[in-house]
Amino acid sequence: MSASTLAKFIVSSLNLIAALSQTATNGASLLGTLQAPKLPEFLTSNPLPAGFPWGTKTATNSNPYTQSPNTGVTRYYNFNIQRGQIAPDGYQKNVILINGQFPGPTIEANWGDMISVTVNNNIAGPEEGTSIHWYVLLQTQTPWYDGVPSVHQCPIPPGKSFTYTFKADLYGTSWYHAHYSAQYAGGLLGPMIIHGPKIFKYDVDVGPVFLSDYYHRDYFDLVKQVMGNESSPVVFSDNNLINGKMDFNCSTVTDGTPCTNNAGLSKFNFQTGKTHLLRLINAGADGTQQFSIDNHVMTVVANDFVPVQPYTTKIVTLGIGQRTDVLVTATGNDTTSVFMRSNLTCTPTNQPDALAAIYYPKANTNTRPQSTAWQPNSTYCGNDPLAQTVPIFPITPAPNPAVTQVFDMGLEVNSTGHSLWTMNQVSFRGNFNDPILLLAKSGNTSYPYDPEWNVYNLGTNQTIRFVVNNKTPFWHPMHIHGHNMYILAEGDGAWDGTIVNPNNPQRRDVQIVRPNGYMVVQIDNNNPGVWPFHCHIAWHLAGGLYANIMLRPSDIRKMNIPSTFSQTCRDWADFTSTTVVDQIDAGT
Ligand SMILES: *[C@@H]1O[C@H](CO)[C@@H](O)[C@H](O)[C@H]1NC(C)=O
Ligand SMILES: *[C@@H]1O[C@H](CO)[C@@H](O)[C@H](O)[C@H]1NC(C)=O
Ligand SMILES: *[C@@H]1O[C@H](CO)[C@@H](O)[C@H](O)[C@H]1NC(C)=O
Ligand SMILES: *[C@@H]1O[C@H](CO)[C@@H](O)[C@H](O)[C@H]1NC(C)=O
Ligand SMILES: *[C@@H]1O[C@H](CO)[C@@H](O)[C@H](O)[C@H]1NC(C)=O
Ligand SMILES: *[C@@H]1O[C@H](CO)[C@@H](O)[C@H](O)[C@H]1NC(C)=O
Ligand SMILES: *[C@@H]1O[C@H](CO)[C@@H](O)[C@H](O)[C@H]1NC(C)=O
Ligand SMILES: *[C@@H]1O[C@H](CO)[C@@H](O)[C@H](O)[C@H]1NC(C)=O
Ligand SMILES: [Cu+2]
Repeated sequence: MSASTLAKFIVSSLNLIAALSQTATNGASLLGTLQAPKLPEFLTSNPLPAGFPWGTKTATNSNPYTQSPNTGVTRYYNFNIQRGQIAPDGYQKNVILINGQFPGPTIEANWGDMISVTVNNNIAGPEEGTSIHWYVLLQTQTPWYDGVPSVHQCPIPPGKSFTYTFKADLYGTSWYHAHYSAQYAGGLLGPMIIHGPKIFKYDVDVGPVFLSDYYHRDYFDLVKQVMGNESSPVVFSDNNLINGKMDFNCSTVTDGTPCTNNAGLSKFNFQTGKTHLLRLINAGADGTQQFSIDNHVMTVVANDFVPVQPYTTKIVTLGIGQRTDVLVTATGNDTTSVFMRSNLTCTPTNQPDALAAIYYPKANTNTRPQSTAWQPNSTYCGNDPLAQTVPIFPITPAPNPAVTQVFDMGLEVNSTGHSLWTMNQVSFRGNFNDPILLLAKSGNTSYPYDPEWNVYNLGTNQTIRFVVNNKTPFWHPMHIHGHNMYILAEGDGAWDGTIVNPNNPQRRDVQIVRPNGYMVVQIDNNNPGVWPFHCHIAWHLAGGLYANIMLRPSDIRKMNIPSTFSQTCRDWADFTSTTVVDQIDAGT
């Protein structure tokens, strides 16, 4: 079905009220309903020095990377991870849920709090390991809690629990997701919001707007296709969701799977004349999203965890993992209702268009909006120009880095017809039983028999530049853990040495690299650990488009890694001594 037929189908539908209950579509989650709580400016359950949990620190008087506050408060969460069956878009599907919710619970904390999440792996029938990545807090002094199996920890075995404790050291909009194989495409993900200094005035925090491409097939089945040599390795998404909801045309289902038309769209309220903060998050597996609101203009105020000088736009582009905070003034009247849209672009999909409804106070919330979309002026699917995105807190990166590391991204088909994604000719494959950070802690920083671990030990070099050359005809959202990268340049072809905004370049933790293009980024070496640097497209990551950046191993040796890590590795070894883990992909 074409996008425009789908739109007509939805608008002309007689079934104005969602055909399925919230429980049937999203389990115990309230996201996407008018009952979803609006977010507070900050959590008030702790002392408020100078009126704020973070005292007198502001976005402009404190370096976000070195001067985060310590509130002395810990926010506790308990995650029970289990298989379940839901129908987010009407198509009934086996998924993995956190506390019965899809999307998973929203984690909230104040800047400077500690967050402690106990993850209980109750995945059974069949059993699977898991681990969760907290996207992307710096994990300074706690690099082991970054959550990547075979790098930071052994997977949490079925039937076991593991507690992550880390600092909310940056503030803004983010998410968390399973980092075990492509498990997050099976449902293991949720929003994470860190409240911090308010930089721009707004009246209502609408909360997370979670955008995700969606697959009806089981995630492991998709990984098998991607990693196999039997058919094309390209998988197509079936739908596109906003806060876990969208409709689907069930006539296209031919295999007898239960499916209901008009499952229901996500709904939001706008207050006439007020300014609303929307926290856009691309939490998909593959697709770049172009987000817009009919008849409304948006003001971008942050990209990833980095507040930026505001600029207005009608369309925001987000690669996988990217977040953008936008302010939207409700310029309609009391009865206005409009569509929020997110379109998959430059991405293999059978249904690219996600819709949600925004209702003003006196609009009938049981009818669909009738508004029409902004027409895009260009088909470009990269991020906004670097010249346009200027951080509020300026930092000038060192002009002459101590070391420049070149990465060539490649795609090759080996002699048995398997497609492999590579960073400098190496297709990453981790070993669940032997995490690299734990080896580094014991003083072992070289892995001559394991070149596929793709470790770059950059020692104590103060500043490190990466020149990334994309030798493939595909878009890739490149992501680093433990850092915000200075994005010095990006473009087509090869880098000519020019740096955009050299005194205060854009910083973020994901940047889209163009097909056959380049990206030049830089990091400061102030966070000892082993940090994944990878494409965030789940299918490319599965195929090995990944490198490990090892920083300051002599400092790693001095750190005290909690004993729960060796216990989890012993438990994982026990589990794998009786169960063969079918690791067909990179593993992370
Ligand atoms: C739904 O899909 C069927 C099968 O592809 C198609 O014939 C039909 O036109 C679609 N319905 C609408 C309203 O687009
Ligand atoms: C309110 O705005 C809608 C468009 O959103 C318009 O169709 C309608 O006529 C307006 N109503 C009034 C009373 O101005
Ligand atoms: C999104 O898709 C709709 C329906 O196909 C289209 O009208 C709209 O222009 C698209 N918006 C963007 C930003 O691409
Ligand atoms: C397209 O360009 C025109 C002219 O510059 C501008 O007014 C309009 O807002 C643009 N549309 C979008 C969707 O950005
Ligand atoms: C697929 O790979 C297997 C080995 O993994 C090989 O035996 C088989 O011949 C390959 N099939 C094709 C069509 O290349
Ligand atoms: C090709 O890659 C696949 C997936 O990594 C691997 O299983 C297979 O053994 C490789 N084939 C050869 C000939 O090395
Ligand atoms: C370091 O660890 C790797 C991977 O386990 C192993 O192959 C290598 O022998 C170890 N080196 C030393 C010196 O122990
Ligand atoms: C800097 O990095 C290079 C690898 O690019 C490494 O060989 C060298 O030892 C590092 N220097 C220091 C001082 O750690
Ligand atoms: Cu990629």
